[in-house]
Amino acid sequence: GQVFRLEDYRPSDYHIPLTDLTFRLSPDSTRVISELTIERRDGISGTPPLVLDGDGLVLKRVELDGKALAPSAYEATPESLVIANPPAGKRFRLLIETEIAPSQNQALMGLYRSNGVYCTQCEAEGFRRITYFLDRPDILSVYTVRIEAKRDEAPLLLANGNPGERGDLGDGRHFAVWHDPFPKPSYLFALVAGDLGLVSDSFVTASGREVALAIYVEHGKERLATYAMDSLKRSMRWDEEVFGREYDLDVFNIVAVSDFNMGAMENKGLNVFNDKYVLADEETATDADFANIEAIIAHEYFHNWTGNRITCRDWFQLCLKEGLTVFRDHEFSADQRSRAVKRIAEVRTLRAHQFPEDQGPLAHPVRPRRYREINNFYTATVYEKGSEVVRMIRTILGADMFRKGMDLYFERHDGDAATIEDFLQVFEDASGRDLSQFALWYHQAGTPNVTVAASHNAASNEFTLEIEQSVPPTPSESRKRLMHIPLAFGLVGQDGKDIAYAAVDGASVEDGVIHLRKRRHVVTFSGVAERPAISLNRGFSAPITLSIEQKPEDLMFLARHDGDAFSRWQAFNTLLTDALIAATRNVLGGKKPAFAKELVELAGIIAGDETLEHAFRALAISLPGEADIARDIGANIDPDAIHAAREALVGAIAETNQSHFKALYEKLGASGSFSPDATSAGRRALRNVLLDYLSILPHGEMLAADHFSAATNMTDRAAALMVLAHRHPKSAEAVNALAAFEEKYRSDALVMDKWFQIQAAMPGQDAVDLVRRLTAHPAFSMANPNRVRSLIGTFASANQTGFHRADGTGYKFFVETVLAVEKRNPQVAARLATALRSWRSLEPGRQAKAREALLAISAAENLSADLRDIVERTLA
Ligand code: DPP
Ligand code: ZN
Repeated sequence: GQVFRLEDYRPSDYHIPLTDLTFRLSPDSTRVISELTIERRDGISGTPPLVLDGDGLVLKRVELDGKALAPSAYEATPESLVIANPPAGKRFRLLIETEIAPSQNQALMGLYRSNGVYCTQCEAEGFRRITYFLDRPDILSVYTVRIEAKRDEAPLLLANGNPGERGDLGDGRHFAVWHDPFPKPSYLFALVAGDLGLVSDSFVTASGREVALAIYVEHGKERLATYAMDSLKRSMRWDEEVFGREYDLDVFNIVAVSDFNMGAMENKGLNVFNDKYVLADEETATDADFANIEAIIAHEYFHNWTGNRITCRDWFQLCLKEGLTVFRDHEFSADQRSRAVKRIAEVRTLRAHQFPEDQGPLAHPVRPRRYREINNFYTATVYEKGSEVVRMIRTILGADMFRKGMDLYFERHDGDAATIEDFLQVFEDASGRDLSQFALWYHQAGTPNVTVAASHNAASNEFTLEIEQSVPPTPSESRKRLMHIPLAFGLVGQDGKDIAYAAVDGASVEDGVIHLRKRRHVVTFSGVAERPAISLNRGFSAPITLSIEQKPEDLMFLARHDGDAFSRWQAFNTLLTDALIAATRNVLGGKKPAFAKELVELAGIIAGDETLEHAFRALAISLPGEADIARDIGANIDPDAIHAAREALVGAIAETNQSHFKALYEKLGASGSFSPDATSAGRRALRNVLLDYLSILPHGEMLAADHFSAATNMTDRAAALMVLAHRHPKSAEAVNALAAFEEKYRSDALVMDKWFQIQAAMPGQDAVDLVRRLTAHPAFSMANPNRVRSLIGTFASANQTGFHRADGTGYKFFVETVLAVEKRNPQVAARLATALRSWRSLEPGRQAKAREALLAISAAENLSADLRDIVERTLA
């Protein structure tokens, strides 16, 4: 396939200042009449050909300035419409009529139908599946959209912007007109038409404008959108208060649909959501679902300024809107919930998804320089690492200067299609700092490694850190440059408080941050009388891997006393990880894993520490997952050994702390009425982690079965079901609970996704047959992305022992399934296929089988560009 390169960017010869669209909707043949006002760009000499993008289009009519165009004057294929000699005048009008079939659209890009509702998804390049256009984000146009449809089929007609005229067309048809005054790129176009239920509300902006808010959902599900609406209003207020950003249209509409490739989409004034991120109540959604809804509603709303008012010049700049908007939604959630807990959860996610990407064959810079298929770059690197990079800018500049830079960004670039260089420039201009070395975080792939050795000289009262950075090679970047790494730190004294030092030599240290810029720094703190414990990379100030020679006693001490909550969590997590890696080695060597008494007891102490939030305690005593352990081991992975080692540590902690955990579990038990707030969720989280431990003890399945039947909300019910299915899969309790759950929720697709997920993640040999059987379950559908991700995606990316079964049957099933999904939906198939990205770190037997699987996919006929791109990069 074609490779697109950043350095090849050039502006288009033509602009499209105005776009007037008419849709005559019908499931099998929708007519799209597009009337474009086109302008030659200033400074272009002559009349270069006009080349419009298409994708699978059928042209019905084309007119130039009101006259039919002679067939010799244009060339139309499904992929493009070329007008060789556009008029000599600066401005002209082009009318294009195309025919499309929404009911046949299974790729869910462009205009399609979900449960009978017409809806669109245009990011990144879906608009060209609707009409011929300059389908690139630097073409900003003012859209007026007229929708015509059967009134009974689609009483609701929505598009971007503000509502205009509407009326009857006779013959059972009606129309509505929408006008969006803000110029926007085509990827933000949206249309929805159907019969949906409405939840309405309103919001008064800081300057006193009233905005009508609406969330549209399937009839009968209105009640389930209450939390989403509440989240929306809180997001709108927060963006005013924290970033000074007000909403700008008269209406803000959200539509929930059940067939959606991504999480949600920030179309101007008309966000379209995967219904999984809108619908929730205590009966059907877990606390994690509530938190996701809050975050994603906020994320899409925040895009109104970071993405829509200021968009991307080209798709290489995707992180300009995504990294920044993720940072904004992280900050929002931190303010709404617990900042410390939120940060720990973010880092866990980053390590689970972005680190393996950055450390494997799919590694790419936050701002990539080349791509073959842009759909494959909606990645953890662009989103999550992109957010970390923005966070580091704030760390380096300080909160006030960061806000000044953001203000300048909005002031200078409102209405622009901007670049990462523009973004960095505002912070340099606002602060007078030089960010040129820092900019490597955008340009260079790979997770930097920082190694640290600490020593204390009691005679001279000096504490010295020898710090070295290195960035490992990544595909097509063998040589790396040195990064600017901001390391927040503290020197923790024996009383648990940070100790002061008189002076520093060897690196710039400002406000508790060491700025690494060279390969090696020897940083000496003078006036340090006692040997401190070093707390480094506090708050995870830089997305790096850190190795410090640190005594277990120091880590134990930090786990109890570090003033930085993240580092406190990290210290214990490091101890657990080290213990699990050693235990895995023992299992592989045929020995019984053994664990330090102090470590096992510390889990009990943290669990019961009433000075800590419940949610923090829950996170602290949750062991690293099997994939986390595999990532940290790095090579020659045997998932069965990791599983055995991890279960052994669960058992050791449970046995040692048995009575304490049981008492705590019971104490936490009495729950009043449900509230989704962070404090209540934290209490449930701790209780459910305790259940996980207690369930490994004798009669654990009975405790879990009681937990399951006593549950009054989905968080507790799903937690118990998971414990039963994963730890006691053969027990009658597990079989009964799975059956009861299925019976109760068989007609609720989103809840059945949890049932699929839990079974898909069931450890061990039997999972592959179970998952295969479940593909025939009436609630499963290969056409629905949420179902596919729940069953197949969970199996492939969250079931280490099942998927990586030594005989390769997990991979064989995976190949068949990925290819079956691909026939309909290449984008979802390509995403699934990334589950094999770490295949080279497996032990040789599995590695060979994984490679065969990748080769089998790549040998399939008519492979989509999406899947070919992933498989070829993974194998390279
Ligand atoms: N732009 C969308 C988002 O909000 C793509 N899913 O991330
Ligand atoms: Zn986004």
